[in-house]
Amino acid sequence: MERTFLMIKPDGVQRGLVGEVIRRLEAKGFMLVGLKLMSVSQELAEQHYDVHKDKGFFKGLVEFITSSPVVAMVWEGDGVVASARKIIGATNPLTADPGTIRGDFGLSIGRNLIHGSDAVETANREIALWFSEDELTSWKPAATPWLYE
Ligand code: IDP
Ligand code: MG
Repeated sequence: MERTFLMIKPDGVQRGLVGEVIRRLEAKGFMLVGLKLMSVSQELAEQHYDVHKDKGFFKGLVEFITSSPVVAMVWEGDGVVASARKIIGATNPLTADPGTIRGDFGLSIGRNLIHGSDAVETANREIALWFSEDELTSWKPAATPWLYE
């Protein structure tokens, strides 16, 4: 089954939106298989955003992600990578559609509340970066037959 890595950024945690974010993914029917509140080290932040290391916003982004705790999560389900990106919404909250997390709760690109892996390969890399194997739990929700034909 497909898995994705989601991270509620410091602004989402500070603004008390952890429950709201989890509620939306749970209500959709996705399955939570890993969850932790944590402070992010400089090294982990730089590795996570490695693809953006040459961008002008990189330094500020790393400073922001390490400034206050985040909630790191792994979610599982058919098509969860692309679907979670839709639930999260466009990178810029001002242009993100209403009904998405960023569209409903955000105002600026540097405070867009949540990260979601952009492809299956990226998800696998990010899950391995943020979680050890024993922090992930495989389980079968009782609702599975009511979610999948
Ligand atoms: P994504 O989070 O929607 O995948 P990316 O382009 O991968 O967007 O950028 C990673 C993160 O870097 C964004 O979520 C945002 O927090 C930050 N970011 C991207 N572009 C800018 C920018 O132009 N200014 C400030 N921060 C940016
Ligand atoms: Mg990205």
